[in-house]
Amino acid sequence: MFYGITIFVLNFIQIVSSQPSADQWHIFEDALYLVDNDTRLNYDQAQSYCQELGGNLARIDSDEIQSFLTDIVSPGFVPTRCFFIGANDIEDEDEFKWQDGTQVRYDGWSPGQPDDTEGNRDCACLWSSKNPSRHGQWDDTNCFNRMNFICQKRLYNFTLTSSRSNPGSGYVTCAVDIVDDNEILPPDDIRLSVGKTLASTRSIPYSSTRVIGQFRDSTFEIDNLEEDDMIFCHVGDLSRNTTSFSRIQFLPINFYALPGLTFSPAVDDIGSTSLTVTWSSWIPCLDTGEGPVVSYLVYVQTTGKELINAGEVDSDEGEGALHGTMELALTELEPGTEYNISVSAVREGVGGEGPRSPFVSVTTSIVSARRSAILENGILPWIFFGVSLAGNVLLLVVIIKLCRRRKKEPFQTRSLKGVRTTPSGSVPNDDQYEVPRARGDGEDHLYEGLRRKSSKYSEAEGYISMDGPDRVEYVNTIM
Ligand SMILES: [Ca+2]
Ligand SMILES: [Ca+2]
Repeated sequence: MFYGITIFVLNFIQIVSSQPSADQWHIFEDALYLVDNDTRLNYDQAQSYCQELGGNLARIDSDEIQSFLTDIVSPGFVPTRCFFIGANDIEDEDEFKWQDGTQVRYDGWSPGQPDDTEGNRDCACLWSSKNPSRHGQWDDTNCFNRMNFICQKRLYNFTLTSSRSNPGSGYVTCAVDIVDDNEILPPDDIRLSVGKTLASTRSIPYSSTRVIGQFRDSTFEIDNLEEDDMIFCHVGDLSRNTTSFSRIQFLPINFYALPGLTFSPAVDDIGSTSLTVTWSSWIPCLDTGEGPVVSYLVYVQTTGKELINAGEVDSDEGEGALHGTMELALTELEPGTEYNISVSAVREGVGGEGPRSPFVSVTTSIVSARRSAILENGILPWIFFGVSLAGNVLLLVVIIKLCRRRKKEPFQTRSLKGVRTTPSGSVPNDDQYEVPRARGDGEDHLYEGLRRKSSKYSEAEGYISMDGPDRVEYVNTIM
């Protein structure tokens, strides 16, 4: 036991960190093979090493593969040695299985093998030997022996598609097939990873997947994508080595420039709790960024408070449209308060909102809350109407009362003390002369049928007959 642990530790230390280059992999049919002549590992370590490269210890299930690998491990280049392959009978003696658990059916064994010498020969290897009876044949050996090995991994055809997107988001498609094989990859086998480095990626789940011919075609929507992020599509776990045939890197996503309004919005109809924001629609040649713009977002901010999204206005204008004016009515504002208002244009797609325009500052008018509420509720016109109606009714009542009073109140005839006769020499005939009747108080002399005429007498007033201008009566106004 102690010996086994010691060997394990030593072998662990001796794991070579250098990665095989692409030209060390040999393509045959639908797979790639790596014959590692330099690294010596025990069986489990060798399998882990191959997994790190995106594969497994080699699986040999045809004469063609057996022959191909025999050529690769030509003894002309290396001394006699046996290379670990993927078969083992660790679980059940003499029941050899491959790494995926399937039973070994192809017989590549050297004559007399496997012999399970000492009862602990459970891992298969492929001989490279100058002895023709051994060369290219399998043997069973101790799994703790440190030996060279052969890795194998699948070969895939990748077809990548990516389109321009708004900053921060990506929309990519990765289609994969297996070369020279009718097998279609399961959906979960095609994966996408995004990150600053190969070693620090995050996995992105596919948003949709379908089969087109022999291709598994998966699409991915990436959020929080940064400009210098690398995007990898890979089959199975992401292999961390510098070269891999099971993964491929997308070209950097080309982002759209988000649209921005050059000018600040304007404000109109400024009330105590409401106003109207107006702005010119986004125009490609005058404003910044790229369209098409699908909507606008209006932001409102009061001093010391956060910017609030006050509403969105859909744009039917789109790119290249003629100049148009957009507007949004803001309500429920505070009276007498300064507001900074800005508008942003939003282009189509996820994350399409552009930078906010310059601010316009406006202060709402000051009105009492009650009146404000009345104004907003539309009660004021009714109040005006009511007041007007009451005034008219009151006026009517006064007029009616005056009329009634005039009708009820007979002219009061009273004696006119001190009425003099007309001055001598101009006295009209007595029988034609009508004594005027006074009404009202003493100061208010009105006489029926007479109208006032200027008089040279200081203490009397003269009245001239409406019917006969020649008739004049003088009345002493001093009572
Ligand atoms: Ca055995
Ligand atoms: Ca043996």
